[in-house]
Amino acid sequence: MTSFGTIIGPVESTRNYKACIVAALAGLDLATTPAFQMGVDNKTPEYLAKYPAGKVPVFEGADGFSLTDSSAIAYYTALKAGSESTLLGQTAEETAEILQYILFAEGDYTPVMAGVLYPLLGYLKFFKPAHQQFEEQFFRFLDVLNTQLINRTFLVGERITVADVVVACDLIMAYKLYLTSEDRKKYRNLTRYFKTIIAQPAFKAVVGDVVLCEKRIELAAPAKKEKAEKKPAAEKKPAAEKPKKAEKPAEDDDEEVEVAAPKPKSKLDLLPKPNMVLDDWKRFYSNNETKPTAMNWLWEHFDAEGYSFWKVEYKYNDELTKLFMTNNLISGFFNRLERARKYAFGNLLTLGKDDDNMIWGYFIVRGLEVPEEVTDAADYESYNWTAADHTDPKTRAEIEDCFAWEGPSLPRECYDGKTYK
Ligand SMILES: N[C@@H](CCC(=O)N[C@@H](CS)C(=O)NCC(=O)O)C(=O)O
Repeated sequence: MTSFGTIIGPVESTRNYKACIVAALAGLDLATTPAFQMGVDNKTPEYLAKYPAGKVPVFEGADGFSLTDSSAIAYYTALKAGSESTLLGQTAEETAEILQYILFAEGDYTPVMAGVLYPLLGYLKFFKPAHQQFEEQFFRFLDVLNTQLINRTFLVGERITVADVVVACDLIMAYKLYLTSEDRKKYRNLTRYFKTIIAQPAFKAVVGDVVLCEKRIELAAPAKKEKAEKKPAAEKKPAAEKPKKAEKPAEDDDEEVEVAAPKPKSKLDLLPKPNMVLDDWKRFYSNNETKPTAMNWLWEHFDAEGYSFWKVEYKYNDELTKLFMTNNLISGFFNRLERARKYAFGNLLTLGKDDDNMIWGYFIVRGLEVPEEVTDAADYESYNWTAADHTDPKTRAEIEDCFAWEGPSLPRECYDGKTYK
């Protein structure tokens, strides 16, 4: 499938998710930019010349058409699905209602949600009275949605639409960081609805599992105050005179939560130097026929003390439906494996047919255990990772066929696959 365009921006962002989910629902191929660097790639002179606001995401069509604003991109993606699609409703009234919910989510709910969460995340200055006002409005908006959803599965009509995708994506941060089990009981209909939407295979394929909040995030103690306390009282200056780090405006949402945490140094960098350099293998694999050339190289150079092989199988094959959605699920998993890029290589294949398929494959990882760079990925738990003995002829044949995406040892016919490299 050729992609009709590319959504440019950090892959793991609630704004990026919207169009990707719509594309997955519509069976359209929308390319993404997994290597995108927030604050760097959207601030280059070329980017700013095209998109002066310097915001993400933006869309660039294969035909040269470009667009900004996540919900507009999601809407356009749904239009690309054609007139048969119900993603934009089935009547003029439904389409208008979809627009109503998108505007509510973007224009009313999101700024208020940001007013509640961003000060707690350190993106904005915290003012208690303002925060209280935002919180009141925030809960009022949740109430509105909760009431509208009393008797509804979806916001508009009887099927999932772009309104559900946009609203559910905009709710992710609140459900991850703020709405405790008490709140979830209070907003029962909204929570039932949110859980329904995030359980859709297209949603899961793009977003992975959304882990619901256990404890609300709280205001972090301002770094400045701690510093001041260490100084003798006479040296203290009035609070207003010092610039605060936390005053820096937000550049991002979800992804900044992760960026803010200090990056752990990988234990894998402390292992003895291996005899095979993984990047050499990746390069050789990309530039040569897999069977026999690349595989012969691998068997000749593989360092069994520095690396291990793992068979990777999806645990919930019986829930898989359309082949393209299964393949999207693999893409989503690989996007969330970003931290492991330096330490792993693998192929996961979509095998079988529509409504009867499976995900199966093999990985090479640095070290003799599955490293935390892999186990940290949100959907790691959805896969069984079994140590594989590459000296066993049967396993070796499976690895070869897996990396070549064809061959007699594949458990089923190969529809498509993804290479993690
Ligand atoms: N309404 C826009 C908002 C886009 C937006 O604010 N994006 C943030 C990241 S979540 C951004 O690009 N911030 C960088 C900046 O403002 O320089 C959309 O939904 O796409």
